[in-house]
Amino acid sequence: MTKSTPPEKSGSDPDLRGDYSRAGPDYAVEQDWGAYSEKDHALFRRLFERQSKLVPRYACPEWIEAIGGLDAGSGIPRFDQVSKKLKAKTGWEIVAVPGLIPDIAFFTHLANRRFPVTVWLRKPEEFDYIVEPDVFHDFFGHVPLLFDPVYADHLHEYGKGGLKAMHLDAVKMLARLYWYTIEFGLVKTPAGIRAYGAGLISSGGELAYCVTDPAPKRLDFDLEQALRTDYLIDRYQSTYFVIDSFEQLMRETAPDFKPIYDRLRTLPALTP
Ligand code: HBI
Ligand code: FE
Repeated sequence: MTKSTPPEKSGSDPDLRGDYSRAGPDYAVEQDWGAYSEKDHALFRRLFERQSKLVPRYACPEWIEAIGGLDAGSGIPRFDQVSKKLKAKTGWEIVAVPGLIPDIAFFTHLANRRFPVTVWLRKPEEFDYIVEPDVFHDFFGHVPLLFDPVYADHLHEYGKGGLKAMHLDAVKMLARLYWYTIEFGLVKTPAGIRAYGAGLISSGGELAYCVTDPAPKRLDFDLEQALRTDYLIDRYQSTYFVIDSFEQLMRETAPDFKPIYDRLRTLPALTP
């Protein structure tokens, strides 16, 4: 998910709904698990149950394998408990955040194998659609794949690349890569195309759409094309990029991006 203007730490940004007043300089907050209401847990369970019917058919095997060990079906999970398991498996941790955070804070967390997870849950009337990431999107969509060693290493590299891109004034291009992979990526499997992007896996409608609907384009992943292609934030994607494997993603994003940024900067963006 992206937002180019950094939130005000005072919480005075009217566009962002989290409480930033207690955030540290790295935007970390306490999860305060005891403060969730029974209604919050029930809504999380309903979201979980709806998606659970879809993921066996549409999500990638790595995600499916990991969610089983997370015991997340009974309500909003305790981040510290999941962090322990995650740390043991791939060295990643969850860090609780009030919502969207500035790029530099976001990339710094990733570059240190910490994944920022929003603490608040959407309202019942946002069951089907929410603009900003909430705890359901962040946890259900992103966290399971951090148990996959190759994906985990890739996201770590992405974080370091993000800090580099800030110096090179190339965050906009790099954010497109994130969008078309980490948020809305598809992957080839022996059983067919499956979703691994968190925006897809946490979506009630787009998860089936991205795999089966004839309308969208499903292009073989191409790094430069992804870096150049604008994206739609308020409707289903019209273009998806399909990777062969997380190894491919790791390999093709390994080169130094600076010469690529320099070249692509002179070319027009592509429409999705
Ligand atoms: N903050 N909490 C949070 N989650 C994100 O996905 C996020 C963010 N800040 C910045 C950001 N994403 C994007 O600008 C990057 O993905 C490029
Ligand atoms: Fe996300």
